[in-house]
Amino acid sequence: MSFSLQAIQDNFVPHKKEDFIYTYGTAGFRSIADVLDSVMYKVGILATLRSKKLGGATIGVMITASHNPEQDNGVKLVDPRGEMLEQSWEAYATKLANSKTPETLAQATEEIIASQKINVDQPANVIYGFDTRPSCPELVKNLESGLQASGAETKNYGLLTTPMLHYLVRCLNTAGTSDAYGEPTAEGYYHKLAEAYKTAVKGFTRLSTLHVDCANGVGAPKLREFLTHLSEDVISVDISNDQITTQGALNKNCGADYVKTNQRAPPNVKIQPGDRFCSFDGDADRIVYYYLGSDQTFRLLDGDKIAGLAAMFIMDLVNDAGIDSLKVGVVQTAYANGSSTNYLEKVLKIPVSCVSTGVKHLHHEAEKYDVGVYFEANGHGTVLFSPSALNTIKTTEAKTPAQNRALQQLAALTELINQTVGDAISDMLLVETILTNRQWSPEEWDQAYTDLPNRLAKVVVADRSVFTTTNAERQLVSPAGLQAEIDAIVAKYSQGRSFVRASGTEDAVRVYAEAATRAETDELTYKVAQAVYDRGGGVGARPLMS
Ligand code: G16
Repeated sequence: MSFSLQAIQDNFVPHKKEDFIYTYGTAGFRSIADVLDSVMYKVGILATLRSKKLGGATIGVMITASHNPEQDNGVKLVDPRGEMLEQSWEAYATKLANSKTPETLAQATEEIIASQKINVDQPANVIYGFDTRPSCPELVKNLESGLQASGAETKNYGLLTTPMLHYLVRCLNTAGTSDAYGEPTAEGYYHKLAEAYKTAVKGFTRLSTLHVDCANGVGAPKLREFLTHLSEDVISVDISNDQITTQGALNKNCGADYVKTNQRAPPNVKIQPGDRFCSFDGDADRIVYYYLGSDQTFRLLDGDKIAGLAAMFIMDLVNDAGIDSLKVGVVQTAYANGSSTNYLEKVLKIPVSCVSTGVKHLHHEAEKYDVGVYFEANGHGTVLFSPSALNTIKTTEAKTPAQNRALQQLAALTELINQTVGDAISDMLLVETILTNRQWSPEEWDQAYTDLPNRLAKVVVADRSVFTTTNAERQLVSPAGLQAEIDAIVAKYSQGRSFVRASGTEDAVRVYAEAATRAETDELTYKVAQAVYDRGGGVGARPLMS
């Protein structure tokens, strides 16, 4: 198939809403699905160009809006090693998406070819997948049209979790090399994780049943398929919220974002003392755990708690294996609870970096460590092992049985943990591995540190793009004067911290606050949210103390 600017113009998909401005946000393009058909066409063209630029390496395209409501949709590109699209290309994506005529699209395409010195005669390979949203089939057609017009070889992998697509991209690009990541099929993915899990829990008593809320999303059928690879005596899982064909059910009063934001279990999940629960999000790339404390209160074990658990376990294994020259580090965002950072730095004595929101930022920072644990508080995250760490784990000769066991466990973790992106199924298995190895209840895991009371709120404003930040999103640059106002409010609360930033996936400004007590936290959140509303052009009702 050849590249043709004429074909790109001839098949142009017009914009449904002339004045809509598209931006490649925290995780690609995301908005109400109705306005995304033209974007899908352009993303097809961009994926082709990206593959041609990289000599025909396979690029991935995932159609999903993850945690957003069902009427939204979105699309993101996956680079050859399974990581998010290189950031310098996001501006090209935005330029193409906002080209409103066949001529301006052809011109924008030519500009990318010229500035990136792309040889359009190179081959292009693109694979794609999608989640359970009703808008996906129509959007897939538009994507296919863009891929075809720009001359890519393609493969449709159908219904997938986002992390499975990332896995497939890496497998296809490393096939036949010494770095081969795995079999590029869903079966290959399940097999790799299942075998690693069996090794990691071998010899330990199986834990009680884990209850998994799948957000009525793609995680439900995929988790079921995965579980056919493990017998009941290895893991016992009870799946709820698996209604993927019920209209309006996706992420509605369930899923990781609901649980994290509302700090409560989904209303239809009957949470019993002594049981262990977790929730995926709509495309199964996030996970949070929770349980009922002995005092009958809801307890959340979010991304920060998972990072702490993983870092603690890996540090212990690295020490037991006698390879403590490996540098283990943790990457967080401003949303990390102050107590978690304190635990990592003061108790575990692990270096911690803070970066902007978005897996793309955390992933690259984590690559700077031999073993980089990265998690957002909302449950997005994974652990990256550098090539030299993998080599050390593989080649170190054990001198004692204990050292041998630790090396085997580390080797199993490198297979179990998705190295391309945060993955709810893989992260679930990581947590289950650690709890099984320690024979811990969630309560015992929770004892590492006590979270400061915290709250997340959303404020809808006329134009969220006026909210710009610095210092890993911890301080506002604009609207002018608002940061000083927030600082003055925060100063009145013990252990108070609050920051404000525009969401890159929803049309809202997010407000985060934490303080010494629940009452102080709620009041602080409310006061900051009101300041945002008043100075930032709030729309609709003024925030009320809930
Ligand atoms: C996406 C990103 C995450 C980010 C989240 C919220 O998650 O992949 O890294 O934390 O959006 O971002 P924002 O605060 O900018 O809206 P998901 O699960 O929706 O793909």
